[in-house]
Amino acid sequence: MSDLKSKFLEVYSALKSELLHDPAFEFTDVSRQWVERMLDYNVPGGKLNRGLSVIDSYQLLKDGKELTDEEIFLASALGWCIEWLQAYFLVLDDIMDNSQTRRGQPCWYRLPKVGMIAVNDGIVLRNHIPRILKKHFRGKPCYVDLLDLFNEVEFQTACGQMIDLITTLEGEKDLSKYSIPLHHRIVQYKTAYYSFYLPVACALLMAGENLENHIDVKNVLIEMGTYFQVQDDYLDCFGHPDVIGKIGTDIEDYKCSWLVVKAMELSNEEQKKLLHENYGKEDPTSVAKVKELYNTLNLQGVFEEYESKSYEKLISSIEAHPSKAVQAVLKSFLAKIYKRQK
Ligand code: GPP
Ligand code: MG
Ligand code: MG
Ligand code: MG
Repeated sequence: MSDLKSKFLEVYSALKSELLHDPAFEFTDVSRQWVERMLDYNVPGGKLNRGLSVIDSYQLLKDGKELTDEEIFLASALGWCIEWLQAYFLVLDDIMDNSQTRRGQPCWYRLPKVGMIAVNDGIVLRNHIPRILKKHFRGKPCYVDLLDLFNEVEFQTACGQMIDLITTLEGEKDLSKYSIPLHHRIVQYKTAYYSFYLPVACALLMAGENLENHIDVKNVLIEMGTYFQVQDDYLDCFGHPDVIGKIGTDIEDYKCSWLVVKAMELSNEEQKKLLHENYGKEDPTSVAKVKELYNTLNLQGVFEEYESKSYEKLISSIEAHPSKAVQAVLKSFLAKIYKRQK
């Protein structure tokens, strides 16, 4: 494991320990054990890309100058705030999407002892974020901006999640309304802000920057986040559950996935009829028919084409940026996700 990642994980233990001894709540052994188990199950088990990129980005913004231990700790704490946010979203998203597995294990709410307690656990995870910020950033010049940033991004994500969900409403099932602009709107809000803009924005605030001066960086990151969610939609169907750690549910859930939008664009009348009849159905035969159509339409090839086009477009947007340090931040982010398998 890289040195940076092991330092980052040490900060997780420190933050967890603070939260388990938060004086605002009189913990009993049982409640403390519950929170500890809930955190260990949901917070640190992912790829940690979002969290680690706060440190990477901060380092690059400091022109590669060696960071002090204090700076590494603070950048890591911000990184963990994003991982906490992600854990909160995923615990709830898995309930809403009726998912089975996440990160190679049953979704938290699927554990017999947990069930709908997971809803409250999501709220607890969410409430840990301002507590971490208060403990480590109160009194620093960036404190208010950090709080505001997390609030804004959470709001945008919840709105994105709302449109992701209401487009699938029973009784209004109409695939002809699924289009690239609708898909773009959903993924920009539900994924791009918190997964791509937030880590870099945290690093910028920590480096004393004003976010209003970095709208162009934000735009590139939103574009990158859109590409990332198209990959997520692709992997939901074509990824291997053992590799991506989750079993796809987009077809069953009638999601406005990039794949179904492309399928609708490329289908003839007969194929559209097949989609209308089988998309959004729970039974495995219907799901298999949809997947077979995706194969017939060569959506894997269409995706590969999209992937390389997006990459070229992103690289040229990045190279248009005047600052080499900012270019480096954005390129390192892109390198982490280009052609990802998980
Ligand atoms: C990813 O969508 C979006 C989120 C995890 C945001 C959830 C937001 C909330 C306010 C709960 P997804 O359902 O495609 O992700 P996955 O494929 O990982 O389930
Ligand atoms: Mg989901
Ligand atoms: Mg979802
Ligand atoms: Mg998905």
